[in-house]
Amino acid sequence: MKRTTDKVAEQFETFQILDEEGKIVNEEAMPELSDDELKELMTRMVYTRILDQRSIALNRQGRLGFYAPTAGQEASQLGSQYALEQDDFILPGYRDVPQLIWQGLPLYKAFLFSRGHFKGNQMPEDVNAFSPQIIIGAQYVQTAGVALGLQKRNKDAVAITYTGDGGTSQGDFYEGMNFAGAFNSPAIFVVQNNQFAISTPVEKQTAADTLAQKAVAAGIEGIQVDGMDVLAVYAATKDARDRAVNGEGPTLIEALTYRYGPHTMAGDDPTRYRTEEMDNEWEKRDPLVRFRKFLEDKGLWSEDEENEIIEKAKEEIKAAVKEADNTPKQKVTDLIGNMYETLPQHLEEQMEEYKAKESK
Ligand SMILES: Cc1ncc(C[n+]2csc(CCOP(=O)(O)OP(=O)(O)O)c2C)c(N)n1
Ligand SMILES: [Mg+2]
Repeated sequence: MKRTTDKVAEQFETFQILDEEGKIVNEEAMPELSDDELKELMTRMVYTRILDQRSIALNRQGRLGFYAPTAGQEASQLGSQYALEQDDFILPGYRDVPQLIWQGLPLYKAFLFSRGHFKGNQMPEDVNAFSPQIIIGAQYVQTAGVALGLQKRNKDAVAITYTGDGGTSQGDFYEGMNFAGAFNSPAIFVVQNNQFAISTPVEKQTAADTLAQKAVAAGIEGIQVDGMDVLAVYAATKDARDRAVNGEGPTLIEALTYRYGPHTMAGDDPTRYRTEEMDNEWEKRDPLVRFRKFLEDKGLWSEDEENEIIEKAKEEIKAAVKEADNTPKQKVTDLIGNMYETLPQHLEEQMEEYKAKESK
């Protein structure tokens, strides 16, 4: 009897365009991006790294609530978002706030989300996105539904969702991909494989050699990309998007990446499950370092330019924190009022009760 598993894994070689030294290793896959667009990608990664550092500091000062660090994952997050159009729908996980920000969520709203304020979950009119999902994998099922809706309305748009390596063990992960595959819907399923689900290493998550090959059983396209290579992530997502709006169905993208920080700011200590060697190994693949080298070689980047972006990011973050601070505090009546268009009887009673309390 032939073993099929080896053959399956063989088909999922890691797709890379830019190596760790910032050299192009796959010229024919190089996406068509202008110099300005290339610089914009770097600008966003630099900005987002600063936002991550500031968010961690603000959390430690007690000025932010829930926060899941993003450093290390910039190429996976921003390379994929950059391939989207404004009409596309994003269904993020809790670590995917940067994609929302670059799709148009104002920064102060991202801070309000972190603080559990309802306004942080209210997307601007032109941002098609759900709130970051906390339930692991649930966004995959929702994405199948959103993609089917776009398809039925004949929209030239896709639904894109993100989960982690741990998310691929959830039933919802398979259900979402299978449903979208069966209906040939315009969905893109991204797995940011950052090697750990809190402290559980990916080797313990599955017997499969790659997560990308999980597309096979759903009958959809699957690709494993170097998730520290912003050009590879962009190209893979762009290709998936083009095929999806062309009626060629969904794609699963596994992006190999790493989170430098803790799982969240709620007390996780990565030194208990990761070695310094492993951290160093991944930091050598850093998405900013290699893309900076690439741009410098093309004469498109300088330290001064980068410092300007850093200063701008710090200023804007400061202003956004102020705006979040100035937003009126959430009241219990806000919470009740935001759940239904028409309140059921029991909540109407509670609404009256809290209105009376809040007016005292
Ligand atoms: C259904 C469900 N089960 C368990 C949890 C608790 N939980 C929160 S994060 C997490 C790990 C997820 O890891 P992964 O999917 O790799 O994403 P990462 O945090 O690495 O980005 C778990 C188990 C949850 N939020 N939802
Ligand atoms: Mg993970």
